[in-house]
Amino acid sequence: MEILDWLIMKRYELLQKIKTRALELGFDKVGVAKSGPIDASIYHEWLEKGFHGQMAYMAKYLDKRFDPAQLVPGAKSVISLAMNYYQKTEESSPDQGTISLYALGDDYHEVMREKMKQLLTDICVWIPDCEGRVFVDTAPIQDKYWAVKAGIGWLGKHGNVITKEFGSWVFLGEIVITEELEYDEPIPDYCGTCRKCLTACPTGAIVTPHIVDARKCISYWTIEVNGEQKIPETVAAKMGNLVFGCDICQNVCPWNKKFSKQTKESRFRARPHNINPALTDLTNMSLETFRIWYQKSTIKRAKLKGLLRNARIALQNKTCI
Ligand code: B12
Ligand code: SF4
Ligand code: SF4
Repeated sequence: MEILDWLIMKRYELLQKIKTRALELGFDKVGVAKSGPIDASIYHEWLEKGFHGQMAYMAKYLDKRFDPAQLVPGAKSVISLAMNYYQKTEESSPDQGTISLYALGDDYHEVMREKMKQLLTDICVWIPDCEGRVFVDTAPIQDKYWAVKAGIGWLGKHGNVITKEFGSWVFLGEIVITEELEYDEPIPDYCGTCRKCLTACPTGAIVTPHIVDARKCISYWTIEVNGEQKIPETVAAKMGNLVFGCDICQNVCPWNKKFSKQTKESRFRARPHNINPALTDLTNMSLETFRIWYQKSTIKRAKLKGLLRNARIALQNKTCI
């Protein structure tokens, strides 16, 4: 056997081993892309237009964000991992708030990081001189770009990566390693002529297909902006009963309607108090209850002040119906 054939076979075997182990660990999809600098023009335009709003961290460490080798010296491969978090929930009544699906259970950062670290440990046993690092919103890296390049899914017009198997209800993360592997190919874009998400967004935040102006997005205001700040009337009036995050553009997507599957990760299952909480329970919440209910939950990010502000708006919206 020629040395090159042998190398390809070795890389292919490694790739299969990594994929098998990732699925065993509980990931739902895995793909691998060749590492390298990425075309940042779309991102720069997004920043220049101010679409990141007050998320100042999005404008930092740009050299690192666009080249994994700046994060892991000698980076050769980006392993993109996805976990399905969908679960069916009951519709809320007018007295209740809605928390978006991704925040119903335990914080995905912790769940994914644990599994990714285990996978990296295994990879380092199989490839002793390999180095690597795991990323799940822990450093500046473009999750969606790498997921698309590694064939996990395509970038939906709503700005989230859609998989053929689970729709867009997947979290994304990456392991960057210094070993070369065989690589996956991107899959086609299956949005076609559909524009349902753009039409459904109540605030017009999807300004053009794939691009979200965070300053208009309910998810941004209810999660990212601290509770001291008032949510602009144009957004608040459209929030309905959304108290943390927003799933409107994903709920209307035909791929999500057809291919959603119940998550198999028990830690993503909804905590009972997160399923349609009574708005008055939320507006009366004490710091102590907040701390107990939202330990190891992404809802911590809004802090009590943020959640109270959001719930008061939801209550106000209810009385305006
Ligand atoms: C900032 C941010 C936000 C912002 C901006 C959202 C956005 N769409 O960009 C706000 C606060 C609004 C937000 C909201 C949400 N978010 Co968010 N967010 C992020 C974060 C931290 C960065 C995204 C980013 O850089 N945006 C800026 C744009 C310009 O970058 P980009 O879309 O990645 O674009 C790159 C490429 O995709 C490519 N590209 C862009 N457009 C196009 C078009 C074409 C045709 C092509 C080929 C390529 C291309 O070019 C860029 C190169 O850099 C990521 C985590 C991460 N580190 O990636 C999570 C992330 C995108 N969020 C996530 C989630 C779950 C959400 C929410 C659903 C939460 C909720 N329920 O409320 C909403 C969805 C709102 C929406 N419609 O997008 C998930 C999405 C998972 C998925 N399946 O894609 C991520 C990946 C977190 C994770 N680790 O899983 N989020
Ligand atoms: S998350 Fe809500 S507000 Fe943001 S783009 Fe989607 S539908 Fe619009
Ligand atoms: S609603 Fe339609 S356009 Fe929007 S992401 Fe889904 S398939 Fe694409």
